[in-house]
Parts: sequence; C-alpha cells; structure tokens
Amino acid sequence: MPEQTLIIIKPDAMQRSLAGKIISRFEEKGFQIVASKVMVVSDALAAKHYAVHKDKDFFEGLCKNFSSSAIMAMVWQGNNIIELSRKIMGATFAQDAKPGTIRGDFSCTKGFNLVHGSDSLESAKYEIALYFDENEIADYDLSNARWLND
Ligand code: IDP
Ligand code: MG
Repeated sequence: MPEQTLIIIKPDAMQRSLAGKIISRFEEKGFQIVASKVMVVSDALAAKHYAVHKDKDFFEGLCKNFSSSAIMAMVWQGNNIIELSRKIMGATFAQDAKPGTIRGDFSCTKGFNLVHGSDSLESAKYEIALYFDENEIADYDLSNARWLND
C-alpha cells in the first residue's frame, strides 16, 4: 500500500475559502486523495489530535481554534507523502514559511497556519484512525484506467 497521511484544512483556511487551492497543491504533486470529510471537531477530538502538545502553553488556544468551526479532514497517499507534504505545507509558523509553500503563500500569521499534516508514519496511523474508519478510505485502481489510453 502507498504511504498515507492525514491532511487537515484548518478552520482559518476553510473560512477563507482556501480548500480548493490547498487541495490543488497536493494534486499537482501527484498525490491521490482517498478519503475526505467536512466536520466540526469536538473538544475531545481536538485534545486527542494534539495530545503530543498537551503540556505546551499554547495547547488550550490551539485546541480552541481547531474546534472553532468546520475543518476538512483528508487522507492522501503517494510516495514519501509524509515528508513531502510537510515540505508542501512549509514551516510551522506561517510568517517564517517560504514562498511556494501553502503556509508561505497564503498566511502571514504565526499559529493560524491553514493546514495540518502528520509528521511521521506513527502519527499518520494514529491521526487517520481518529477521523476515519477503514471502510471510509477508498482507493483508485489506475491499472484499469481507460482514460489513460483513450
Ligand atoms: P505543525 O502543524 O507544523 O506540525 P506543531 O509543532 O505540531 O506544528 O504544532 C501544532 C500546531 O500548534 C501548529 O500548526 C500551530 O498551529 C500551533 N503552534 C505551534 N507552536 C505554537 C506556538 O508557539 N504558539 C502558538 N501556536 C503554536
Ligand atoms: Mg505537528
């Protein structure tokens, strides 16, 4: 199975109608989207999602922002997607992120950085399971893609 990761379009990006632009970045790179849903994250889910940061001083504000309005949770797959998606997103603080990255191109703030992506195989597995049942993750079989040879 190709490597999979959880990508989330955060509330600030959804409110700014940036979902399409963000999705395009991953599509253009050649990655495949295999699951998606729009939802409002509960306080409990936000705390689980950001559990690794539970002792940080920004944890409470982070969870509050993350659960404040709708997000789009997605599973994407492709070669080396965990490392490459982090590059596509750019540095954590959007004000430091390089032009050409999602955060560098669309945000000039610190914490409102538009997008989340898993940072390791282990966190991807944990995070995907927080949002999706196995039967909600589809696949596309390109071995039989008739449009490729039409
Ligand atoms: P990441 O999203 O690039 O993986 P993490 O270090 O995992 O960055 O932090 C999770 C999220 O917490 C960040 O995306 C950002 O929204 C927020 N955050 C991280 N560090 C700070 C901080 O020092 N102040 C405020 N918010 C922060
Ligand atoms: Mg992180």
